[in-house]
Amino acid sequence: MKNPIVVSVTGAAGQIGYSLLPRIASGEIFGRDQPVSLRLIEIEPGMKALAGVVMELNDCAFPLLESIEATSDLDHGFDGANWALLVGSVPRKAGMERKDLLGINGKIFVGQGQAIERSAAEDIRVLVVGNPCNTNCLIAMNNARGIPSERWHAMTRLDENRAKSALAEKAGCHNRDVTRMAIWGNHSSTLYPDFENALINGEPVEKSIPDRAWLEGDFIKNVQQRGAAIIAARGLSSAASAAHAALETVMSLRKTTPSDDWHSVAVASDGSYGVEKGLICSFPIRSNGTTSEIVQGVELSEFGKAKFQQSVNELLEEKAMVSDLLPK
Ligand code: NAX
Repeated sequence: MKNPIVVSVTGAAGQIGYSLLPRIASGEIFGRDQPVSLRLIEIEPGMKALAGVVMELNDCAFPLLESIEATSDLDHGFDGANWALLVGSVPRKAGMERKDLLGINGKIFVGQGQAIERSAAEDIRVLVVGNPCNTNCLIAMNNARGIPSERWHAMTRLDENRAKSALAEKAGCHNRDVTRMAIWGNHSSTLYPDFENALINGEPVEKSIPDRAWLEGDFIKNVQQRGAAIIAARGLSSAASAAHAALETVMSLRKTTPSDDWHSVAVASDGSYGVEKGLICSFPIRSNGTTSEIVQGVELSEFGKAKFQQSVNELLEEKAMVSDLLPK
């Protein structure tokens, strides 16, 4: 038997946690021969519900689940972690401005970044899901400068999957026929789903969908606002699809990306495509299993560049709003 991989999950008693944890414990993410130790982190008011989640995980009798720790202590929760999935955050409430939300969640990610740096394993890799995920990730990374910046990620895979599904539906093809679907920018209503570089059955999207007005209009708008549509229909935000996207993000980062494809993740910019160095921005990414890189040389049209810039500008604004949480 291999040594267990240690996976810490914050917000573990929440909706996404409930969908995600059984899939981690079953071996779906880290491999069917890889034991897993879970470290589940909640705030005090969530600990009772978390106890119920732990009971259910135990009741699944997963052969690969080595141990479960449930805690509200960050150093205990991130102790020895090889992967940290930062899902927990405070939702936006009525009357709350974006700046207020950034401030409240930002403080949480200061403490989590510091605890990860103190307590996690040397090879720690982090995926931030809790919103606003790009800027939360920026804050955590800047409060853990001992950890290389390429280990920090924020999730835009759900947006990629939403875009793929929308294109496949319109083209009358299967989701698997859509490749190279990159999300550029922020995980927010400014994100840019790049239909100009995506392919359907290896050909430009416009060959299957010769409807530029739809691609520039409803397609982009629907991907940007899909989260709100789900809240309107379900009365709750996306959870199963978000958990699935988190699972796929980690799996994609842990394997070699096929040479004719890429996947979307927000990573610390290295200055590519003119994006300020260190900003956590979504790009097309290729991985080799341990490290990943921003795909170079993807051509954006004037239309695509303008959309991407709008989203980058929003990221810069968010960064300015939390500047007091970023150590100089
Ligand atoms: P829930 O409200 O169901 O669960 C959140 C959990 O986090 C709660 O149990 C809460 O007690 C816990 N929590 C709050 N502050 C915490 C802290 N400081 N430490 C540990 N736990 C803490 O939300 P859920 O539906 O699970 O969504 C979680 C986050 O994912 C939200 O911020 C949501 O906006 C974000 N999402 C991000 C997506 C993405 O694509 N990046 C898509 C789905 C989702 O909207």
